[in-house]
Amino acid sequence: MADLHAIAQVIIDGDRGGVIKDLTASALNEGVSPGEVLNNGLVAGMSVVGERFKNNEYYVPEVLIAARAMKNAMEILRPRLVESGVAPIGKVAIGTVFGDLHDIGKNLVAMMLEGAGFQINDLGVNVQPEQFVAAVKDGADIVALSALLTTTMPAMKQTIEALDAEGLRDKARVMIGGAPVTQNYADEINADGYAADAASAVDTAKTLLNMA
Ligand code: B1M
Repeated sequence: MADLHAIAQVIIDGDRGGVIKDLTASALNEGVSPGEVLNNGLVAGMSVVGERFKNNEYYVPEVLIAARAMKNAMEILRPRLVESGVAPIGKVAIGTVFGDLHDIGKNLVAMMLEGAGFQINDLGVNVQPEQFVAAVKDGADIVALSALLTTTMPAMKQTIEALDAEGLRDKARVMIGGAPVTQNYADEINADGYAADAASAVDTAKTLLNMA
């Protein structure tokens, strides 16, 4: 019997025995739809992790462990999701802005968003405004910008200006975050949303697409 609860629990506890790929594969083999495995297994587990992170019951290491379990399961699930045409709840182009090489927080945000059902286009680190522009032309609904350095925060403003200059500002919502970034800064540069951590990034992204 496929046990989606067990899949969720492995996300919550970490994939210690390397079992999540097998659990995911057997659920699919038993005829559970890829969408159900995603929503009732992986996303359900990741929601618990997100809540615990918000409540300071989990810290960065636990979230990274959950993210790794999620990544393992997604290796099995992603091709099946694509085949079965399960629509993502939105497309997010995420990256650390130009000049900035910090990616641990950005990766956590990407993983939590993927866990919540968003399709992620991870542009990596040191991402030029033009790369975000290209991602929006490619269909991104949300541009998610991370910065860890006070000196690279202006690249967030430049990215928004580049979207503006290309007439794309109404095509995608822009959300920003990272340790030195604040809601005030988001307001100042005209970003649509700000999130302080990876769990709230999911809420912000959903709010931006009117899903919260
Ligand atoms: Co750097 N570094 N670093 N560093 N580094 C900081 C950020 C710093 C605060 C350290 C310090 O001086 N105390 C300081 C910045 C000072 C400032 O500007 N105010 C700093 C500096 C100065 C530098 C260099 C300039 C050092 C040098 O070379 N002289 C250099 C810059 C390189 C560059 O980027 N061009 C540099 C390099 C590096 C390493 C490469 C060694 C390494 C990065 C490795 C990597 O990322 N792959 C590194 C690290 C690890 C850090 C610290 C120690 C940890 C950052 C981290 O990963 N935190 C950091 C000091 C610190 O924070 N204690 C520091 C854990 C991570 C989970 O948190 O990234 O904040 P965080 O992400 C959170 C939230 O911010 C939020 O959610 C995440 C999860 O909750 N969030 C978002 C992040 N992005 C978001 C996007 C969103 C929403 C939320 O929406 C889109």
